[in-house]
Amino acid sequence: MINNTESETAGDTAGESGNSGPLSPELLAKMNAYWRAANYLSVGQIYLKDNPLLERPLTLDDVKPRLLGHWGTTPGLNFLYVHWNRLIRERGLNMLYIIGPGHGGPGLVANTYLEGSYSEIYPHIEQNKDGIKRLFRQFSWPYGIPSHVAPETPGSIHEGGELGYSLVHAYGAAFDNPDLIVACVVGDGEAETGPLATSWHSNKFLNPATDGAVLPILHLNGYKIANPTILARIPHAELGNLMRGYGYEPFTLEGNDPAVMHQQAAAVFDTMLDRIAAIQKAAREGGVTERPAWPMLIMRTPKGWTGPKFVDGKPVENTWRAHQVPLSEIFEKPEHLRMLEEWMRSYKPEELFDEKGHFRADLAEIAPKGRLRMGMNPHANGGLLLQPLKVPNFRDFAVKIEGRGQADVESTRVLGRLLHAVMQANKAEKNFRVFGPDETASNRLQDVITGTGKAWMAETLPVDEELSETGRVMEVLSEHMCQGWLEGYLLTGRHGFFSCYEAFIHIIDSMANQHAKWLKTTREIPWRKPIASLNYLLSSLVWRQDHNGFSHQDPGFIDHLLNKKADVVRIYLPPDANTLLSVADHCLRSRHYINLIVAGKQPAPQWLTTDEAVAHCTTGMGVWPWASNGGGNPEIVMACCGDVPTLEALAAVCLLREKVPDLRIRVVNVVDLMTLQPTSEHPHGLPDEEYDQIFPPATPLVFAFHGYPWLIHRMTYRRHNHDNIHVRGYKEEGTTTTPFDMCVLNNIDRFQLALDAIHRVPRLKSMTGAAEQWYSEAIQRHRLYVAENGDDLPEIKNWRWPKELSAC
Ligand SMILES: Cc1ncc(C[n+]2csc(CCOP(=O)(O)OP(=O)(O)O)c2C)c(N)n1
Ligand SMILES: [Mg+2]
Repeated sequence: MINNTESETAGDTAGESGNSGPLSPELLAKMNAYWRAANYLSVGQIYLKDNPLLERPLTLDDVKPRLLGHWGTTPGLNFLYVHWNRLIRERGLNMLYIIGPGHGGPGLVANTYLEGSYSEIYPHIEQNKDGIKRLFRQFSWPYGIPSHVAPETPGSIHEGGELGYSLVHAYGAAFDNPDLIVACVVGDGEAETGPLATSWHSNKFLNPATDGAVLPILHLNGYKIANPTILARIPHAELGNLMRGYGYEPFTLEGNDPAVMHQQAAAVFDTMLDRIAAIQKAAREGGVTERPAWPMLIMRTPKGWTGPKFVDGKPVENTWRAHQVPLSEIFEKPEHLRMLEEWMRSYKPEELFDEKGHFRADLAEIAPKGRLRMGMNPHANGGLLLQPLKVPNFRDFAVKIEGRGQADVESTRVLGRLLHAVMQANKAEKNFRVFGPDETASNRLQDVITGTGKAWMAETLPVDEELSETGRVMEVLSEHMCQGWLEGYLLTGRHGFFSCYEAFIHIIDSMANQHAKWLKTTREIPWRKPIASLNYLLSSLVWRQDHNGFSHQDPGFIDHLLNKKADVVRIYLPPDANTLLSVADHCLRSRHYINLIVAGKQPAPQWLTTDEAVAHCTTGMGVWPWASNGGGNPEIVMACCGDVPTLEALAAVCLLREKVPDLRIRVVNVVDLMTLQPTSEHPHGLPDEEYDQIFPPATPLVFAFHGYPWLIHRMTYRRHNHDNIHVRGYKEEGTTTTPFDMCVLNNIDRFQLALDAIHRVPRLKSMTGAAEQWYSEAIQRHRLYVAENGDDLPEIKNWRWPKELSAC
């Protein structure tokens, strides 16, 4: 009946009666009735706004005007829920249920309603007829609830609207949660996505001794929206081998006779959970350290199981036609209304609910109680479990500034030391992990690895370094997995940090979108508690691609995040190590944001003392008086944001001082990008009066920006003086060339910035011709030298901020 061999399938070998198996006839009957109730409530949500218990014949007045939702996946999800309930009760499991095909939202709402958690969280959805009516009406209704397993759904950490991330979220939730079992349904269509395809490999990072278990269910209902799925149309043996190749022990459950299927499912889940228990015992008590073959289930059941078999002469159950609303022309075709009623009555609601609409007590009792209910599992509301991260004093890691700009430091290496200390400080709590796509060391954060190691359950060789079954640095060459693991980890109440090459973070643009939506929505749901922020460090930046060139250049993730709700997103571009430390300290302590930190890893000059860095980060932008010239009342403002632009802007200031010694120059550095926006647009936005004090109206402004220049225009278009802002940034010019040539190619170099300033100061009009000549010669000289010598001119490469101005 259950098997993990290649040839047999569950449905073939079990009897028709459903009598053989671990379930007593009474329990089987109750579980089936419970499942019918969940299916009934699911269909009701999709279709009805009245007559919730079908106390009278269905009429068009009972039906919602817009039929929105997804039936096809739902009965399978409901089937699993009722089985998880049995296992939770019998084994006292701490279980989280993650649903890849999140469009099966009605099923999760139905089940959390039946177990009582829904009404506890939403008291107006009472456990009676009125409650059921409201439950139905609110679904996919304007200002009601969404159709997916959304943040509003109790027990959910995974909306599932965008397919592909279920399994990686499940693993993220399981890390460092040794008592947790995460049951994860993977849609067979979802399984075709890139992120999901690679997520199976998460089992190479899960330690049975210290982590929880993930129980993957490949829901092989055969279809997507309009097509069969690949995995349903390859031979069963091939699919089994695929799963074995991923390192799992596949089990199979197949069929469509409910009674038979309940017995088979109960048997297969008992076996799988016994396997999990044995794996954990061997690792926890027997000292076994080998990577186990975790069980997984291939569940082959019909899409739209128990729904209409044929509609308008066409097969629906067990086809893609069951995906959304199987009977969609209720208002046009009277027979559709009749079929809907027949379908709903087939679940025998009168046997499930009493005349007041209470779910029958003998059925309700088979659900778990209290916090064991999946709708009430605190791991699904991670903020409830969140402990503050212990962040050691970042000042202990600060760079001592002997003179501004006089020595070079790799900023991210300094951050690595702080992260190492954070890792050590929270070792006992095991609630902090660092994630990266094979780039932690490349981004110069390697100190964080020391003393904890990199998680690894696969084979190791003598040549390997720092791989460890208990490692807390997670490295896998999949940005999707890093992002998904981290999200799962954060959503279940822990902390984390993700470092990535700047250009390739775009691979997870869409996942960041979804997480931002989750944060935005949960912020407005009172019972959802804030979780730790998702912290990104982007390094290997656009300006320094010595090894790689154009393919590795793209600062556009900043633009991407800027589109998100102001409540959710913070973007920082620290110009040196001490500001990076201060920013990181703030981000690690913050809640419910996406924090983006953009910082270079190359040796670079250091500008601010710790106290100055803290003050600078507190206001987010500010005048650097030591870099400015000529006191107040500037004739030109030279603004900069990002480490390389800051260097070029300061070098440009020196050139200007040489050319026009009496030029009154103000240098402004921006570390918190959001301060540029008006207060009305972002809570970090500087009030106009303060902004005008920094950027005096009518004073021309040359702005050297790390990213795409139009972003600065976009952020400041409502500010006074916007017409007077001239922005230089990355304009998609790149190749494998010298660091300074990269700036020249994009016209953000010091010569260009100095020329820009001269062009914009009215009193220097007379010298623009000579300045242009000077600029052309300088660039010409640079180009020739670089072409000839393969390196930057010594005076560029060795340039330093003048010693006489460097005192701090
Ligand atoms: C990344 C992504 N691409 C496309 C879609 C649109 N979509 C929604 S449901 C669906 C089919 C899903 O099929 P499957 O995973 O098999 O789920 P089920 O059959 O259980 O409904 C598609 C393509 C999506 N939600 N996410
Ligand atoms: Mg499917």
